Amino acid sequence: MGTARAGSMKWLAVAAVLLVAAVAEGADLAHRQQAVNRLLYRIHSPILSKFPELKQLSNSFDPRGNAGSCKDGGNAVNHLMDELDAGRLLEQHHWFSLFNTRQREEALMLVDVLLNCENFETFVGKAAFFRERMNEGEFVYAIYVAVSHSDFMQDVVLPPLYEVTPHMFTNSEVLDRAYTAKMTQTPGEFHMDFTGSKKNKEQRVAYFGEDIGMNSHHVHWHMDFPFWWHGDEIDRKGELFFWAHHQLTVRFDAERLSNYLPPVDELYWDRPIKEGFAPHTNYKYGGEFPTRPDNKNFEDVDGVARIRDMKEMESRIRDAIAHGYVDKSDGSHIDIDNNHGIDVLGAAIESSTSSVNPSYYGALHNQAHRVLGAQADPHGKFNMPPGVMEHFETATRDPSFFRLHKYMDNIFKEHKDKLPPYTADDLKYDNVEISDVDIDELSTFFEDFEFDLGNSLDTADNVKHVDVHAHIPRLNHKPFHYNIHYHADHDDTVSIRVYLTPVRDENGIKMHIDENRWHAIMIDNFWAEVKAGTHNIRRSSFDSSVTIQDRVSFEELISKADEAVENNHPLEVNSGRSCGHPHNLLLPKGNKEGVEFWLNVHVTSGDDAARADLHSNDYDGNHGYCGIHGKAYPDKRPMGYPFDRRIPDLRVVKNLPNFFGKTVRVYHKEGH
Ligand SMILES: [Cu+2]
Repeated sequence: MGTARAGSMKWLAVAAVLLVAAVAEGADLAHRQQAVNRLLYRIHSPILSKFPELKQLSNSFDPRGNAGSCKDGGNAVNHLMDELDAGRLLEQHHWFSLFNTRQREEALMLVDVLLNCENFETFVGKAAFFRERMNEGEFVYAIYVAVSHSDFMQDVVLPPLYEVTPHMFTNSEVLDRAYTAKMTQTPGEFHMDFTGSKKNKEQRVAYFGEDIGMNSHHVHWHMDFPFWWHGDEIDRKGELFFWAHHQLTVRFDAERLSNYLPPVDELYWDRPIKEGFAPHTNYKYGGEFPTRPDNKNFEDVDGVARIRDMKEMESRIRDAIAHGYVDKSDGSHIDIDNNHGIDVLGAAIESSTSSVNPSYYGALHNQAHRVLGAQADPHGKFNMPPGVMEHFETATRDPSFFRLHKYMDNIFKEHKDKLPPYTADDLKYDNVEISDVDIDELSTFFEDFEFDLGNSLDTADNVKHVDVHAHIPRLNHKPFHYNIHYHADHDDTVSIRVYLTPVRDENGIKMHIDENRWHAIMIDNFWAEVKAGTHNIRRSSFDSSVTIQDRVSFEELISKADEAVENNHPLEVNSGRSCGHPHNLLLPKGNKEGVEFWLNVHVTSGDDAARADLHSNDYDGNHGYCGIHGKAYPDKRPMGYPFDRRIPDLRVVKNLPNFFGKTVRVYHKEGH
């Protein structure tokens, strides 16, 4: 009895220590979360006096005086301070574009300052100081990137960008109404329509290009994998650039199918840009986003690029593909007719700091974004601000985004099609035979999504807060499960890839596998354990590793962090990265009769995993299009495997026991 009691006392003591540790750790997270929330709160206004500590910190922090807390001995902060003291930094209340070279340099100076902080206290001090002294756009970008990459900020949740800078995610009609609401002190909920009218066929798929979750995914992808990155090498970054954007293009084409539109055609430098675009969007500061009429001929953009430079870059890259090697700047060659080639090409085309020869291959993708963005005012005659194509937040609204990416996707395809098709030996895995895959009914519908516009409004200490929200329709789907019925010879860990591929083209004609394989949409990629005998693997749509669930709203993040700090509780909030296709868009839109897709499941050996624990740890469950932060991409096979290479003969895959395909239909239900 005595021993049992002593034992339980001991256990209690251990539990108390654990609890204290947990509270300390949790409170710490709560403090960090609260600081990030407050730094980003009402970003266009000075720090409000309801945050006195932060305001005080901003006034009194001495950035040059903390060299000991900087990994680089204060070099980065001294550099930025020199620029600030000399009055060389971009003013506040001015637009910011990452593609603007000088503005990017300034934002990256702050990223550098923040990533060199040894601890959270210095991080917040510096952030508070520069929040009041740098351009707001540069500041927000730097905070987002620094939090995404800083070791001690990994568990902090970034507030949804569409609630921090709503101007970049909504339209001017809604914002005008929000201003009126503030002026008249009347709370409001505003329905937001997609830009344009039904006279424009492209309008039918605006729900995809303007989905705020998808735009958020896109901008976060480019923050997790910045083209300017100078830190440790990021695994397969060039290939991931190809893959994440390839999946955007094939998903967009799938949306077009159910809306009776042909697939997107690519961009041609010497033909007019067929679709114009009127963004109906205002910068917070800097006026309206420029409009481009239909059938605009390309013009050289002063200070950016000439159209003949663009063609030249394309031809050098296509030359490399034809030769099967790229030229490095020292004259040596790198072979690209292999699995690694796509990574080299992705880096060269974007181009990122991993490009093997930027002075020769240029920056086809980044320059094309700028050239397209400036077509409304290519010579700067009207002093127009950058176009929607010059921001990752807004780019996909413009139909020319998908034309541009189709154009680059076709260049990647040219390379992939040069590689030999996989043989049955490459694809097979003898241990598992899939007998069937059963799946619930697949159906899509439109629903309303609400987000907060409060941050778009100017505010001051003596002005009352007014609730303003936007309601926006978005595509969603009914949750579903599927079961993979299999027979295994022995226990093993396996790699599983699940794809949905359109069966017919826009004319209802069945496509050959070698044609539609390039349109395969990855809806899941995961690892599981198979047991000897006949069993099944059950998987829920919620578990998909290509999507992320809805972001926690800024309001909720604020109240949870404040409450946790006040009561000294651990902060409990759904963490996870912000990169990831939005879960509501996991399935492409169906139609009344059901759009036919080929559901394909391919099981291979667990040896394809880059880590041994993938069957038990899903690492935030969003690696499909975003990899795992700071680690190797989990699937060692080429992204898009096995559909990334030509399949001249369907029998090669059809006869594989570990490969299963069947036709399913995606329905769309109105008035859900
Ligand atoms: Cu992109």
